[in-house]
Amino acid sequence: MSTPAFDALKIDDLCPTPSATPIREEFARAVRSGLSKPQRELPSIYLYDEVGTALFEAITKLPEYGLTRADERLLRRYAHQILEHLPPSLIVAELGSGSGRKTRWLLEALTRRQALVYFPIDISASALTKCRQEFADMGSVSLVGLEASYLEGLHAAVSTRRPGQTFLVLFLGSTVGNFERPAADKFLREVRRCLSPGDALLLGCDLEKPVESLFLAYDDPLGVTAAFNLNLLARINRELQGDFVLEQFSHQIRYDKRERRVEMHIRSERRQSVSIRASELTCTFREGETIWTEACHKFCLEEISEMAQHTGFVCRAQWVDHEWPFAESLWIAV
Ligand code: AVJ
Repeated sequence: MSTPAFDALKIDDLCPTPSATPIREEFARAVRSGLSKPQRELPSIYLYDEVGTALFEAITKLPEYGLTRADERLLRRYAHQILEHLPPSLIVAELGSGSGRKTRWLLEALTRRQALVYFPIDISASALTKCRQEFADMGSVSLVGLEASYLEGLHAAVSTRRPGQTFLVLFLGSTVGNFERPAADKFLREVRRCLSPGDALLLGCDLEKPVESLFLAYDDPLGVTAAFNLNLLARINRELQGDFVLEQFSHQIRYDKRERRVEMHIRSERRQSVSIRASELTCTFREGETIWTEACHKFCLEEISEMAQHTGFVCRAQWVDHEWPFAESLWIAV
């Protein structure tokens, strides 16, 4: 099967609703409100511009960061087992496609059963471009890139549903760990509202592990994660006319035992003022004050199946990597 739909669609091509605010204005506003909070924070989605995406790709290759390799190992080993739980005529939609490397194992197994429509959904156009390159050689995959937020994109994808089709939504790489737990429940409930009974969600979650290995994974000796984190300030300088002096900030990792999450912060090494023109903001940092840039929650197996029940799914099966504790969970919408 082939369709002329190989180019990324802007979301408005599929759902002609009033279009979202331009991304830069939204970024400027998010920076303004995040940096005005008592614990300053910046939304982690903004870590992934072109530079950030390349640095994250490098992180996934570091020996200390086992998460992505574990995710990929599971998909490679168990793709067929996973698909055995699902009916024929699957349409695949992926939330946050990244480069598409891990997904390849699943799609290859699937195209042995059927020609396939695959909707990668990502707010990053460059991620979609990479993804399209990754699958260019797979003739039986019709790729329709959706440059949109997860829920907007998913709405658009399911709006193409024809009778008898089942959707499989992929949410891999423990991206769900970026949400605080109540927000994750809320988000997953919204995913469920896009779906019909019998549709499936394959959820990749990083599991709890010794804190020492987490510190190494998120504060690697080569400094790639530090660069990934500080790039957010560089991005604000580039896109919002900020004047952060990067040398005066540093990467900091914390582990919150109660919340069971790694927190990534940027620490001001001295008292200093920064202005960000496009956000119409000047702020003064105390020495040692931090900007919280990302939360990476860690899970246990039981809570993942409980989460399914809270959000309108049932957890049908789980596959676990023991080298780097990580789980793929297959949820079915009830
Ligand atoms: C892409 C959100 C899964 O939580 O480990 C890696 C991001 N941040 N190193 C993670 C990340 C710092 C990553 N996720």
